[in-house]
Amino acid sequence: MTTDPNPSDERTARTDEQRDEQSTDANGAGAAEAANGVGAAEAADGAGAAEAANGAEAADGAERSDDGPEIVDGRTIEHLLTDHERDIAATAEGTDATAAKRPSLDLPRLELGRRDFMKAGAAVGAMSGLAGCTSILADDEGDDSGGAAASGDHSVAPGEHDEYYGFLSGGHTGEIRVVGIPSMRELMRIPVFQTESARGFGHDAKSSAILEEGGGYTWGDTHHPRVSQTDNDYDGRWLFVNDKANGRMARVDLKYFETDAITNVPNSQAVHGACMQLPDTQLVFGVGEFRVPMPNDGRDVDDPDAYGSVLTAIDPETMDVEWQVEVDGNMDNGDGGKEGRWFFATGYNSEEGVTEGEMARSDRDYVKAFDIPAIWDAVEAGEYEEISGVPVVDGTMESSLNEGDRPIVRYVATPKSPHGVSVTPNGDYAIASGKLDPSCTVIDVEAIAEVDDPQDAIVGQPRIGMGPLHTAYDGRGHAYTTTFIDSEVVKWDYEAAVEAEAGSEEPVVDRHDVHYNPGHLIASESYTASPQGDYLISLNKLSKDRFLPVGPIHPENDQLFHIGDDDAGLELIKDKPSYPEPHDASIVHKDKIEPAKTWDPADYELDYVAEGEESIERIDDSTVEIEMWARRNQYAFPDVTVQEGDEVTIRISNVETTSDVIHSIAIPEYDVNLALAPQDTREVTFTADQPGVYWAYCAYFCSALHLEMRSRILVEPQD
Ligand code: RUQ
Ligand code: CUA
Repeated sequence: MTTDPNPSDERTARTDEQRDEQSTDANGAGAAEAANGVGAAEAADGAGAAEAANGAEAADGAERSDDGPEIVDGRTIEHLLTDHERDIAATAEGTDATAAKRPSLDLPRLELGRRDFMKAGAAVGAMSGLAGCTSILADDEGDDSGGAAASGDHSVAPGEHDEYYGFLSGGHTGEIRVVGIPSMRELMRIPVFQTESARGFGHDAKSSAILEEGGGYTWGDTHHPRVSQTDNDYDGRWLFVNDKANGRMARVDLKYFETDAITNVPNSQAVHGACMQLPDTQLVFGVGEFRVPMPNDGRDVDDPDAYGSVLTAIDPETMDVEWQVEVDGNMDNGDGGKEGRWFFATGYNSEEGVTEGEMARSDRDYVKAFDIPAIWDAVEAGEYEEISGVPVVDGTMESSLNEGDRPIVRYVATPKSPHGVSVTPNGDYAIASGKLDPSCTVIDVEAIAEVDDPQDAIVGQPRIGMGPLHTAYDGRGHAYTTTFIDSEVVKWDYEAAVEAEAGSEEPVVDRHDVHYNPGHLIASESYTASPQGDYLISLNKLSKDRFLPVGPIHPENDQLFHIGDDDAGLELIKDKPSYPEPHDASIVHKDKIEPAKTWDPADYELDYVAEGEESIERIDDSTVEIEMWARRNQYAFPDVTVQEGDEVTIRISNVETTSDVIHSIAIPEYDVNLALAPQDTREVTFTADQPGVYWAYCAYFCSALHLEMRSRILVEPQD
């Protein structure tokens, strides 16, 4: 694309400085007032959080009893899931069912009416409260219940900056949210797979083309945001995130916090896990979840045996698909080893069933270890089939490429439907969480290449709790695993797990309730070789009664823990209600991200329109091109006249050089809305098919004369 440094940049800058001087007073007053407002809001918030923490801890304490594991041991996973489903169902009717969770296992189930169930729950809750509480409850009271921890060391005063950026996925909103940590203040949202009006994403030509080339869907389902790394540490360049809904991978440019590419992945219906080859982000991987015919063009519709699921390797620079590997069974999550050779993906449905019952029948599923250099060798040797224009390598168990001493995929059998997998910071182990099994499986990464039977690479299998989903690290040898059914974050020592017997709970050093039913959790810089080890967020799917009720759709609950003090243990600091629904997050130290303050001329894709360069040009009978600028408090033209039926293209630059002076151009009834950061240039084309007067206006409140910042679009009727 062309680069056009603004020839009159200096002049524009001078004008701007003068203008800034004039408006300092008004702006200053506004800022002070705004800061005050924020302060007040935060104080109120702190109190609210403290109160919420109090209430919930008290309610939660009732569920704790020492007999949990014994009861759990005597029951099948199906019973536990049934109980768990009932917990959730009871919540919908207004009961705090979690309070009755474990003890309720002794009660007759399912045939209970709602009233009976509520009574039973309350009674059991009261009993276990009397029977004495575990030290966990005592800890909670000490650390979490007061406002002290909530507003103490980990607070961020108004006007101060957070230590970390948290990048949270937004699930089926299709976006990424940027949150400051530890304040948990939401700083920005980055539209990825959806149009979004505040940032004009999907409204200007460039972002519309990204969405269009990415398949033209109106939404996506973001799960796994991963920030690019160099030498196993964040380099702040890009963030990659999957779209589970439409099988895509997107890239966000972290200079502008803006989505700059979407790849529509062929042969893969649900791109779920997303992560990369380390140490230097050589490849981005999309882990295919749903099995479909390949290509999915109407063949083999009713022949599930012919369906397949693939791992997709994408070049991070070009965002082109390099190759895919077909495997047996469904895949789920993934993570890359630290040294570039191995990539790990969990999976369920090794049964290759198509109903829930069929998918969960087997007691074993697999962690697949992909040997990336060996796959490249196969691709280069032409040992693939081209499907939908992509080389697809056969990595199924029966494949000839999996015979011999350098198989491309090693299948490590682990208990029942492992879900999350993540590699320890030192690169020694890949740890998979059991989901339908109470254990985590510790796989020795180096051993994978050496053992004859992949099973022999399993070196630990500690018992964590019910429903382990995801594991994060603090860099001090601890793993933190969420347990969805038990609603806990469990801290354990992974070297101790290697020493201990399989099934032992001994490696567990701490556990803490979360509220409620956590999916992912993430610790600061957990995905790098050197996690910071201070903060951890548990992304809880249910908030139940933690917040003011807002109708039948509840917010979810992102809970922040301080994990920096191993003696004090896990310390709950904050609840943050969260719009559905963050799945995963990456936490990056602020020094590793360098966002632009204004647009950089070196990055222009469109010719910048400086003051004095504005023009209205009629190209032919029905085409008009307008080049204009915006600044406080006007557009280049106070009015623009076109004819009914004209195709009108507007290219517009925000000529401000002052950061945070954002303008936009919105045209009522024409569905036009471009956001313009300082020095940015955007373009839009529309057909002027409705005669009349249309006041183009600026939608960003940019200055005292913001309301006056308008331009009349006159569409003259055809005679
Ligand atoms: S997944 S809650 Cu989409 Cu990462 Cu596990
Ligand atoms: Cu420019 Cu409001």
